[in-house]
Amino acid sequence: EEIWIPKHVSDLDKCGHVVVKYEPTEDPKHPGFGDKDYISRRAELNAIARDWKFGDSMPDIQYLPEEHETWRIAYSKLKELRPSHTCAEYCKNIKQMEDIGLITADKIPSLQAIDKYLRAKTGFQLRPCGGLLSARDFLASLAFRVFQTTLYLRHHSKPNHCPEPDLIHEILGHTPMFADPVVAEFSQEVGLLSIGASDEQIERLATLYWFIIEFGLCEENGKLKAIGAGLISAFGELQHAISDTPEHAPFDPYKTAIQKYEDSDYQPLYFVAKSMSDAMEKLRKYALDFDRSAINVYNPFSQTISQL
Ligand code: H2B
Ligand code: FE
Repeated sequence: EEIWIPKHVSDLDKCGHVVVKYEPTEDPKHPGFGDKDYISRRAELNAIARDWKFGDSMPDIQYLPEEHETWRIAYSKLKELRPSHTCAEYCKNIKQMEDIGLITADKIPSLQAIDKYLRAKTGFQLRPCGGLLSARDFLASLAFRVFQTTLYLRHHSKPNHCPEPDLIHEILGHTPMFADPVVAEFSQEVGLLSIGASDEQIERLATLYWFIIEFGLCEENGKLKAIGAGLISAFGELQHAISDTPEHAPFDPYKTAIQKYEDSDYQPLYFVAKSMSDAMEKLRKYALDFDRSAINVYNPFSQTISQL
């Protein structure tokens, strides 16, 4: 049967399907499990995401003092590891965001300001979402250079860890990387391949995305560094990933796309790209072999996708 596809960026209003997986209401291992105040705050913020429509500006949320505090703790800890553990693109882009006062330790950054910054840098824009999205919906938004961001924060008892995407992961892990032109291009190209793809193809693209944009490493002057947002925003796994404990294999889309991954614990295996540009080149070769009934082309002026 026909697979529905978003054609205009406003169609992403229909691409917000949440996968209920590691939520505090369902998962006893979630640090917020059983905390009524935390669960209701999360629901309140997710309701803002649910009601948001294309054309609205990013919500201006009054975060609570304890939420700013959780941000401060996570931010400060991660900053210590930054020079030794994260890639040059990340260091450069987050520093630029800090230099202009967009990202500071004392408070959660303004989502409106981050959105404006990304639009000017790479054309990426933000829209709010209510949790872990289906891979199809999440990847579709990347085709339009839209990043769907959660609004809630991790539980204050575990500032350095969260089993689901949260605002600290999105802002500290992803947004500096989406400010990089090659990361932006890579993400959009994976997104474009996902439009109209079969479930099995979506699974492969989600796996590729996972192993580069979430948990990817690269090699810089003989040392392993993180490119992936899931690592950059997680104090424990960031140290684990570049240590000798896990396995490391060279990034190769043909192998990476079919590798099983771990989503409830540290990865036993990470893929290492020579650089983001090298990963991009390899992705483009892989895309030529990707079985498609149409080629999806994005028009940035009308923000539409057409199929050739
Ligand atoms: N949803 C949200 N909200 N944030 C993500 O980073 C995310 C997602 N990543 N859904 C997706 C899944 C990714 O792991 C791949 C595409 O499945
Ligand atoms: Fe993520």
